Amino acid sequence: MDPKTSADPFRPSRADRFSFGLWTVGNPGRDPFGEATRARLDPNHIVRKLAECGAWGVNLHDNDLVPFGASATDRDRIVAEFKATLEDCGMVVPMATTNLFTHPVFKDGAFTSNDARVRAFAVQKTMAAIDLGVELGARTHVFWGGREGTEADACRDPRDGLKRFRDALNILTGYVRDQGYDLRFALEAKPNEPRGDIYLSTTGHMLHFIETLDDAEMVGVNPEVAHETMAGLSFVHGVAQAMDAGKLFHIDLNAQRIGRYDQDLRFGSEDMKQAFLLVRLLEGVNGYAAYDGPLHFDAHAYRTEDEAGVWEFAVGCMRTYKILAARARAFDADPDVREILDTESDAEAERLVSGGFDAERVRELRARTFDPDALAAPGLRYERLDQLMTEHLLGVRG
Ligand code: DIG
Ligand code: MN
Ligand code: MN
Repeated sequence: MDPKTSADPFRPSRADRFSFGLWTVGNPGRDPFGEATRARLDPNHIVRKLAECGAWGVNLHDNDLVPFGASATDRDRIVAEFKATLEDCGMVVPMATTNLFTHPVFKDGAFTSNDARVRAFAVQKTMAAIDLGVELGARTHVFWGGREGTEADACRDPRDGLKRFRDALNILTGYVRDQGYDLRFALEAKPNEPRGDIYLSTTGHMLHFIETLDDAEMVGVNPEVAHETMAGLSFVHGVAQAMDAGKLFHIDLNAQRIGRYDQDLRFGSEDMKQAFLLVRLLEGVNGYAAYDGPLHFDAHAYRTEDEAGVWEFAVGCMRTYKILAARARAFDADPDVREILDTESDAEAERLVSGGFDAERVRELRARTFDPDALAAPGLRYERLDQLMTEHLLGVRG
């Protein structure tokens, strides 16, 4: 169906909270083996085109908008024009972040560099990027430590890397509090690339690390589909754990095939089943609340595409999310699915293993007899359940 007609139920709109980084749709198609295949897009043009596509927000690294080393005058002029375009298009800036990975100065890390002068410069640059993000209305600042890692692991003790990362974040959360900013931090994990190994390699590592910070309350995670998949992990389980911890402050949606470099593909374009289960989780399922933050696509169009292909890519990300959300609702409303999922649990056993330690319950539990063979006997009908899900995904049910 033509996504431009208002009758199209999957036409993206502001209400969907879809956002894209300037660097995503602005990706010029350069890769390690080839030059750019697309012209650079002006940030204001990107805002106008994303608004046309039905996006709600646009995110940025500091240098996606303000060139590295720009004068204060140029910085203010560029920001003023960008703010006017945002206002004109009704677009918001939900998230900002800092480019601590492109300039050669960060070649051995930013916050974790062995050179304290580089670490100091990285913290200073991040403060300026936080100021910029807040000025544009951002409520989240993402930290992706793309260069925080090693190839020659003897270069520093990994505990020094963690300590330096912690020191930088403790300074920066203090800075945000001192400035009175209404801002939260979201830490984004990745196992490798561009570094041979990146510290704090998965969302799980980040969730623990956050608890070692001075101001843990201000800090959450920004899991990315491609990054957890590169590590061979279930992205859905990682996101669920972040939600369980109340730490899913932001999310980077894209697609990835396991065992490959970071592909940052159009959302849903690879593992459709996992994309379905992720959208079902984010939209609220099984009595758990929905995720109410930005739905950010950290992805880019194939290098083969021209600018028209870039906007097809952007609309495709958003449409697939909306289609999967509709499929998930149909799946969970399907009586045949309910018949399997709503199997009654043994209330007495539930009582014995819920609510933590209780001496009386422990005595009852120890006294209870079980018949493991009888418990093992029934089939669980998961084949039927998964086939039902497959048929909803293939559009032959609901
Ligand atoms: C890469 O996945 C990282 C950078 O693009 C950016 O710092 C962050 C924000 O989404 N994702
Ligand atoms: Mn990525
Ligand atoms: Mn990302």
